[in-house]
Amino acid sequence: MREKKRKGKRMLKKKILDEIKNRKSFLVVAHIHPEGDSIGSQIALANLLKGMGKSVRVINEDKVPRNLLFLPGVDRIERFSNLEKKEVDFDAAIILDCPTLERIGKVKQLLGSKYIINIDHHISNEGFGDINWVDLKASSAGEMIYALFKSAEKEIDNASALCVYVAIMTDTGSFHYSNTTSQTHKIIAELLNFKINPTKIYEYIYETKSFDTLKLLAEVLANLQKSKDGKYVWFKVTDEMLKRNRLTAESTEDFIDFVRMIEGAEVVAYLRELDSDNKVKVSLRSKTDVDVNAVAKNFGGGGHYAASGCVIEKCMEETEQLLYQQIKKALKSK
Ligand SMILES: [Mn+2]
Repeated sequence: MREKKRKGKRMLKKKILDEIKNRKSFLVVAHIHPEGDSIGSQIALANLLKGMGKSVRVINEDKVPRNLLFLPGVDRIERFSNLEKKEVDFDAAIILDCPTLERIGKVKQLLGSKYIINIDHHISNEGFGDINWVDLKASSAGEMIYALFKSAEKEIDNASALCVYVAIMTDTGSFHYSNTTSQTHKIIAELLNFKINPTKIYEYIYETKSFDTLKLLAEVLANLQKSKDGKYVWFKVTDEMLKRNRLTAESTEDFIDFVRMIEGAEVVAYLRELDSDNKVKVSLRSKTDVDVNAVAKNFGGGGHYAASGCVIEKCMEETEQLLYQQIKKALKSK
């Protein structure tokens, strides 16, 4: 059975490489609110495609977060809003790290009826591509791009190695989330033979917080909320809090990792008010066998078993209540 599965994966990778070889030009897209995995795997894939003699455009709706600007090749990522013409010529689009096509945001307008290659590791992936390579065992899209380099028998270069390293590192929470496997570490061991400085990278990505960000974190931590049994812990960030501290939501994205540290907490949620009224972005993390992908699905979202998200079109208070009910239910039924 296992051998069969492995063979299946190999075949799929080969098929994807064939589809790539048969075409000349590519659009590489990843999700809105990009992070280490999406940006890292986009650049590494673009390098692989270049190395195969293909022409590549890399386009996202949102800009690259500040803490990833050190990545070599990051300047080749174009922003949709900066395109002169909202028309791009390409033979196939490769969509990375996206469970649904909606996740690429406005870039979807460029797709038309072009061939779509879907490469992802989310359990909630809808198989929207003409060819779908969805590997739930992969820690990250970066890990899959690394496998693609191997299948293509292309030597990985220093820049791509660094990008894959960052993709895997950020999606595994620096190698401690439950998606970290022996395969992850094997790949990392190989990558460390390249010009990679883990100390520096960690510093770039995690240790560049502003004074104002830390002040806001202090405020968030001072106002944490929990269920009676302490198994569910959540926190909120409102527009007013961001404005008062002269911050954007980007700088709050890893606040949830601090809250995850709480002993006895099984599910952790981050509720962020979106600019428009009556809309809340919810990020969920599970530390036990509570399936937060299922919780997010109730609200039209999704992601992974232990990390997911959704947008709830209600005011903050109502969102809090709805979420509380669903999480209570999930905690009870596990
Ligand atoms: Mn990912």
